[in-house]
Amino acid sequence: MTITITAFERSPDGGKGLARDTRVRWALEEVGQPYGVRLVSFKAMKEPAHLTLHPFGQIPTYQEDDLALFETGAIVFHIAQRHAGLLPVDANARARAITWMFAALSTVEPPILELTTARLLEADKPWSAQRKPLVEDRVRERLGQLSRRLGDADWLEGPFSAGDLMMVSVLLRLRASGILDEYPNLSAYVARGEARPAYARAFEAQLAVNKPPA
Ligand code: GTB
Repeated sequence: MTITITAFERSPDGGKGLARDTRVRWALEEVGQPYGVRLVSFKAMKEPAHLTLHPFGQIPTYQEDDLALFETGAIVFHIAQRHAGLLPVDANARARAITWMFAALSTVEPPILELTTARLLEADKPWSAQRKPLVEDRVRERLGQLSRRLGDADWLEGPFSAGDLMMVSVLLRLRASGILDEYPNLSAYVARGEARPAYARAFEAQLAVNKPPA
């Protein structure tokens, strides 16, 4: 089995690991699957060859022999279904871990993305000062709920799972805002994710591509 993913030729974050190929790399590292990476430019992402792999002209994509996937949720789920290590064997525990993957992507990530837009793309708008606190409070509402559910557990549902991989990946986007620090148990949860050897390998691999020249 040969696995190839796509990633930014040069990520705008300069190697902070925030582009979504990092979560796919992390999943592959957790299950011990080797993979290759094809780097694509912003221009190439919008050209027909890439659009056949990704209809929205984005990264990452995932190719495994004659299977081609896009969307990190689907890709990480596929990896977790195919290989042991990211989803429990017990059917109910597995369903709960999968629920956390969906919660990360469809309930927690959207307000975080809105905040990223507010901070990076809307800061110069005349209405930004009024809108940003509203967006921040939407993020805080979700983080408060998540923080209460996590409590003092290490992971969201028993042992580390694809649900945690996705949730930590989503929460990492918040670090620059400082809001994550308001929730010590969530900060510690993210730090536990980053401390996993598989995450460290994924991070280093994307950094090797994106590190600004010394
Ligand atoms: N829902 C899709 C998924 O989960 O796979 C979203 C994929 C996506 O947003 N891809 C982004 C992309 O290709 C890269 S990850 N963007 C180019 C485009 O749309 O033209 C998002 C991202 C980009 C940059 C940073 N950064 O620099 O910090 C962080 C995250």
